[in-house]
Amino acid sequence: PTNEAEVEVFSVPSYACQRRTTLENRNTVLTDALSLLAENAELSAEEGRGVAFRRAAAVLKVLPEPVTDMTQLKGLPCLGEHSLRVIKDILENGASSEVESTKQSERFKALKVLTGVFGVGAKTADRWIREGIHDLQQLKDSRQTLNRAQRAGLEHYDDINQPVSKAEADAIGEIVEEAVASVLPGAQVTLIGGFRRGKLTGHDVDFLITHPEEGREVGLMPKIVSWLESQGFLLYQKTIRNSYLESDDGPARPCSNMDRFERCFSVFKLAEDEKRRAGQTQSHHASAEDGGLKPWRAVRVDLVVSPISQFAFALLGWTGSKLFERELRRWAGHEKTMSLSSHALYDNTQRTYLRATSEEEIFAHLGLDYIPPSERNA
Ligand code: TTP
Ligand code: MN
Ligand code: MN
Ligand code: MN
Repeated sequence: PTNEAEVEVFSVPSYACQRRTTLENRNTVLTDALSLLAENAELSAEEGRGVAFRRAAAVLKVLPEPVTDMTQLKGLPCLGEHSLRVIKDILENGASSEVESTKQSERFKALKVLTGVFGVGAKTADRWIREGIHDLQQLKDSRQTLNRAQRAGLEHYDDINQPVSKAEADAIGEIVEEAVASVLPGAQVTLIGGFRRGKLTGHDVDFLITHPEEGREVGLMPKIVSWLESQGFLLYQKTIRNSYLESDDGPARPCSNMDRFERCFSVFKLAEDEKRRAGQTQSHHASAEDGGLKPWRAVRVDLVVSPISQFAFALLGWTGSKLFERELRRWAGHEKTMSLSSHALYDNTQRTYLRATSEEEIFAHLGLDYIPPSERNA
């Protein structure tokens, strides 16, 4: 609310977990630009710069109006010199020269294509680029040894890099429900990740599985995976067992930030008729292969199993967004002297674990207003 003589000045709290970030974004031109620079930094092992760009983009996501003038940004948190320069460039020239040259750069394009292969991270992509591999054909022609994940990633590259729709996520959800009900009646399946935040598409589908009776969830993941495999639903899976138990390389270390749940990274084979069974219309992208129509697509799916005693922490920790999670932990540590993980919340002053059976309780322990999943899209 302003008069003609002055521009609107916005006020925004500094931690993303203090803000309500819906999917409605009035500044997509600016946030896309900053997100691209964040991605480039992350792919270049410059995590600090990546976080700085992500934080700046997240501030712009909550502004109620499109930014038209630099003076509107006065007093806003998390906008560093570099981000402000990018924003100014776009407001004045319609584009940022740094963003445009990054987009065009051979290195960025190669990093994007190579890390688009499931199982390939920034480090591997960087090594390949230094060996002269810049695209998938060069990767196939090289005699690089690929691990099982990377072979699956290459084989299903197009499918995996095509966004997953909510309809497809729901169809996968029905299959996971059936698997879980078959191997442990009473166990519960919850959609997490981006789809829980109300996103209409995702790069994968994430599920959290638990049982209301503590302990009943032990050993559950291998049973779910066996069932899915026996039904022909899995193109690839790698299960990581929970690491409270002793592992081959000795006792589990108290590694605070790492997740220690049993998880499964997988690639599902989703048939078109599974989607129809889930109440959906025909897919728009059945692709031609071997002269015929391929009646299925590959979809990345993540499964996590948590004991009921940690369920609220797991739910909060796996709903995202990634920046929202990072900001929650930063808030806990810096403002409350607490340590938050997807397993527990520890009060370092009282030297005690703070119990919670709902996300609402965790926000309350942290002295934060409750932010529902649909408003965690930072
Ligand atoms: P993602 O599935 O990577 O991201 P997303 O669901 O928010 O977005 P997209 O639509 O692109 O799939 O991760 C989901 C959440 O899980 C995210 O908040 C971070 C959390 N997570 C962990 O806690 N540990 C992990 O090892 C991974 C991979 C994710
Ligand atoms: Mn990758
Ligand atoms: Mn996801
Ligand atoms: Mn995921």
